[in-house]
This record gives sequence, structure tokens and C-alpha cells, in this order.
Amino acid sequence: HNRAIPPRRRSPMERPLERPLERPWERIVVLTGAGISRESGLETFRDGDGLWSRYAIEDVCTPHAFHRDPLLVDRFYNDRRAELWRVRPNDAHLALARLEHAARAGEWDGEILIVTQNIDDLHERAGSRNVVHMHGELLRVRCTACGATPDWQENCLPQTPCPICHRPALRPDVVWFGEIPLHMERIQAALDRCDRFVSIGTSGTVYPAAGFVAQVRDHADTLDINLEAPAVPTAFERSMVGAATRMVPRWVD
Ligand code: BV8
Repeated sequence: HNRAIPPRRRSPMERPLERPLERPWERIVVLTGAGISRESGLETFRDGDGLWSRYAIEDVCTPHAFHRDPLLVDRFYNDRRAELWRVRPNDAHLALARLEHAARAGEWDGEILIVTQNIDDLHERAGSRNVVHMHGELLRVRCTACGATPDWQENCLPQTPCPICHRPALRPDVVWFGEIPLHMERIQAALDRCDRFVSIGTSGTVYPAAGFVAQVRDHADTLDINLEAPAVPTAFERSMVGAATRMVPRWVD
């Protein structure tokens, strides 16, 4: 049969969600960085007014820093944890949650996994459930004595006792420089099978996250959404330059 060549596979993002897609399953991995939370009021790291303009990485974001001055590090994370009560998800977080909901509701044949470098809970508060925090989470601490990882909403100090073993051995449950990122097997499996890789609000300076696009570009469409145009050509095929709250809903809807 000289069947007509099927139309170019079009992504649900190029087609209104209201029409169910006849195309095969689409797997999307979205990598987010601090830029997606910027318009919610959380600071980024490397922008002019970012965290690294006031703190040195080696003072607050390495295991040695915590060993040398645990109080300084605890206060760095306590301040950022306290910020979470003053902010809420923005239209970019909400658009990604809408996309996941549409997949769960069968409005398009696809699945979306958010791999975030962020330690805030704004994706979850926006309604996303398929979220992996590769650098840990602010709202959890880890006991270096018994290994417990209790949820944690308030301040944590060097003398704060672990709620499980009661020893003063708690640390932020985040991945510092030189430490191994979390959930790497699940992330790698999702990257290996994705059709589309979208990076939102990250400077692409920290590995292994910064290396994901090179791993997928032979088998997935790649898109970078950032407030600024890339300074040098990147490995992304396409980019959308603008604020996440404007660009992400446009991409999703
Ligand atoms: C690892 C967690 C091995 C907690 C963070 C020497 C010794 C040891 C390691 C290394 C070494 N040299 C290199 C390394 C590797 C190192 C690394 O990459 N270093 C860099 C500096 C070169 N990486 C590591 O150590 C990692 N571990 O390699 O272990 C391994 C590897 C693979 C498998 C197994 C083992 C661990 C790194 C994790 C560090 N922890 N944070 C915390 O949050 O405090 S890093 C932190 O910065 C973030 O988590 C994030 O990952 C990183 C980058 O931040 P971004 O999110 O990109 O934010 P940034 O401010 O940089 O950029 C914001 C962007 O948003 C900008 O582009 C801006 O234009 C844009 N933007 C702003 N506003 C908006 C916007 N976009 C859209 N809309 C807006 N409104």
C-alpha cells in the first residue's frame, strides 16, 4: 500500500490541548533552575542580585563549609526556608502543572517529568506531582547520625536535636558541591527515553544538570527558555527568550 507519509510528528505544545492527539506517546523532561522561581520572589544564584553576590559558594554550599561553620550554613538555609512562606507558585509553575494534569486526564498522550535543581516546593504547590529534586529540598533535613530525613518547616541549628535519635546531628537535606546528586538513575532513564527536553531558568553552569542537553540532543527536541539570550551558542536546537511566566504558558498552551 503506498500509504501517505504520516504528517510530521507535532508536539502537543504546537496543537491546542482540546483536540486529543492521535500521535504516539510523547515523553517530556523539563529541567528547571532558579530562574523559574525568580518571579515568585525567590533569589537566583548568579543574577546580579543573586545569592552568590552575597555569599561565597565555598562558605555555604560545600560539606567543608558546613564542617567549618555549621551555624553560618544553617542560617543561610533557614533564611531561604523562611522565604518559602512569603512566596507562591507563578504562572510558569502552574503551566507545567496544567500540562501534567492534561496528561493524567488523557487530554494528550504524554508524560512529563520535572527534574528540578531547585530546593523550593513551588512545583509541588502548583500541583505538579512528577517532580524530582536532584539537589535536595529545603523542607527536609538529614540526620548525619541516624540517617533520618524528616520534613522540616522551621529553623534548624547545629544544636537542634534529631527528632528520631535526639542527637544534635542535623544538616540541610540538600546536595552541596562535591556531593552526589539525588535520583540520578531515574533521571538518566527519563533522559534516555525522552522525545522532548525543555530547560527553564537555568544558567547551565552546574554539572551534571548542565550536561543533560548534550545527552539527549541526538534523540529529543531541545528547547531552552531563559530571560536572557545565551551568551554563546548552546547545544539547544531552539530557545525562547523572555520571562518564564510569559514563555512557559505560551509553550504549554
Ligand atoms: C557532582 C543546592 C559528582 C543547594 C547546588 C570540583 C570538585 C567537585 C565537583 C566539581 C568540581 N568541579 C566541577 C565539579 C562539579 C560541580 C560543578 O558543576 N561545579 C561547577 C561550579 C563547575 N558539581 C557538583 O559538585 C555536583 N556533584 O558533580 O558529583 C557526580 C556527578 C554525576 C553523577 C554522580 C556524581 C553537585 C552540584 C550541586 C550543587 N548544589 N544547589 C542550594 O540550592 O543551595 S547548585 C545551585 O546552582 C543550583 O542547585 C543549580 O544547580 C546551580 C545553578 O543554578 P541555576 O538554577 O542555574 O541558577 P542561576 O542563578 O545560576 O541561573 C539562573 C538562570 O535563570 C539565569 O540563566 C537567568 O538568566 C535565568 N532567569 C532569571 N530570571 C528569569 C530567568 N529565566 C526565566 N525567567 C526569569 N524570570
